[in-house]
Amino acid sequence: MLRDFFIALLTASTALSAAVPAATACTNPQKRPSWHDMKEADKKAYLAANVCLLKSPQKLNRLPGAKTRWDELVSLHQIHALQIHTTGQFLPYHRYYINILAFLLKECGYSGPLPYWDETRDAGKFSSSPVFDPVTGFGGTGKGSKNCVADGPFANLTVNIGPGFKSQPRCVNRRITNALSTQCGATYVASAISGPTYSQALDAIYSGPHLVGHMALAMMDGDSITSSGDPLFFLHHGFVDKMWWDWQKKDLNTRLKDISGLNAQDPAVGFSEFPGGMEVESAMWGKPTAEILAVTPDPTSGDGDKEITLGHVMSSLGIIPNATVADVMDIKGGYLCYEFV
Ligand SMILES: [Cu+2]
Repeated sequence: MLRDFFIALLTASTALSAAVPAATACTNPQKRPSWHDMKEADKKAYLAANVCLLKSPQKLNRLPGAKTRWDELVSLHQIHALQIHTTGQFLPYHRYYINILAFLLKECGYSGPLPYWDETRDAGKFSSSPVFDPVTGFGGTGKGSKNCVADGPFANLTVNIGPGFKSQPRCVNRRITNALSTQCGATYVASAISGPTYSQALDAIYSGPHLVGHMALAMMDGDSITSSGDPLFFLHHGFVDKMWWDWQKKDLNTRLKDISGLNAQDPAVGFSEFPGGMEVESAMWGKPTAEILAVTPDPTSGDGDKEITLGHVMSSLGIIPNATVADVMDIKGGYLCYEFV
């Protein structure tokens, strides 16, 4: 009798311990298509959910300048700007950041596929991409002195975060330059992900197709601090995320653990694409305000020192739970569960 009880207990605990990894395992990864291949109904639903976020009131009551739920997402990028560009955090934080968008879209009723933009298909001719369709896309290049997006779902909508470290209402704006987009082509991408180490891939992706894409799109006045105000940002960064994953896939066992670099900008360097370091560059976008600094996470959290580790803690300041770099290294690791198609 007692023996049966122990056997039952043993069986139950075995079942329980087996159930724990099963619950977090990624058995059915969600497909992330390029915008080109997304179903029209999904495109419209995705765009509508983005518009919904741009129109929904903010919820956290702690992010400086945020009036809408969308502003909160943009504010997060502003708050973290000097930690997540030209640092080792760049690729993991932006992967986490896309996951925050996925969560927010669900608040607006969208749980369909999360698109990226296979920019290699439109290199050199960005402006004729289906991404910019006025009905089933993001609208085209901006018009007028402020380059406000004049057609499509985001025309006449306002973002309140930026420019730089300010919080001023602005139209969703962008300016497309086709010639620059040539460098988002397949040969440039192949070259960017050809290096053997994370450090090399990080630099080549960041300074290559990532940066050139931003220059070719000039989203939100081309502002490095708050370019995520244009919903198009997430299609571009989906492409950046895919480049990282394509690099990781070439030697998955090693590259699921390969992380390096600083966890905040070196003041002497600032953004690598601009000369002069942080102090000089701040002439372009100002400096983080006292309100921003008050909510800025400690960049060494989980690391203890200036170098990023797998234990590095990434924060969305309360939108979704914190995650570590280790959590986002594998897009099918369980914390994340998606694949590019
Ligand atoms: Cu960014």
